[in-house]
Amino acid sequence: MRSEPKVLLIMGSDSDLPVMQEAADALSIFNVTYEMRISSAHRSPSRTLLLASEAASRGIKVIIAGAGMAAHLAGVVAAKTTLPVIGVPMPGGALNGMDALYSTVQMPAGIPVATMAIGKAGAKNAGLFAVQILALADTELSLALHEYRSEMDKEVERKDRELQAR
Ligand code: RP5
Repeated sequence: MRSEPKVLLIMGSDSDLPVMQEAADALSIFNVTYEMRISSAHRSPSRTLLLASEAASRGIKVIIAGAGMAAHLAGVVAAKTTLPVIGVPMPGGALNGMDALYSTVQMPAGIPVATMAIGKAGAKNAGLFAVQILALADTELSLALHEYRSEMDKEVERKDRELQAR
C-alpha cells in the first residue's frame, strides 16, 4: 500500500518481516495506508535517520518500528521525529526477544517509545494502536474500531457456546 501512507512501518532486517506483517495486516483491516521499509539503526544509520526526520513532512502520522537483539531502532527513530513511535521487540536470538524488549522499552526520559509485546501479538497490537491514534481525528475509523471490538466479543461468545455444547 504505497499511496499517501499514514503509517510508516520500519524494520531492522528482512528477517523481521514475518512478524511485522501482522502490523501491516491490522492496518489493512481498517484500510489505513502504510509504507513498509527495511532500515537498520546499526547497519544503515544514515538512511534510518533520514526516514525518521522526513516522515512528518511526507504526511506520516504514526511510525511503527520493529527490531531484534540490541534493538535501538525505535529509540533512534523517535529521537528524530515528534510523531508517535510504537516499538515492537522481535523474538529470537540468544535471549528470545528479552534483549529487544528491554532495548525498546527502557527509553531514557524525554524520548518516548510506546513499546508493545514481543513478537506477533505485539506487532498486531502496534497496528491496532496506530489505528487508535489515527481514530482520534477520524470518526469513521473510530466507529470501525468499535465494530472490531464488538466482533471480537461475539467471537469469544461463539467459542464459549461451542465449548458448552461439547
Ligand atoms: C536487528 O537484528 C534486526 O531487527 C533483526 O531482528 C536482527 C537480526 O538481523 P538479521 O541478522 O536477521 O538481518 O537489527
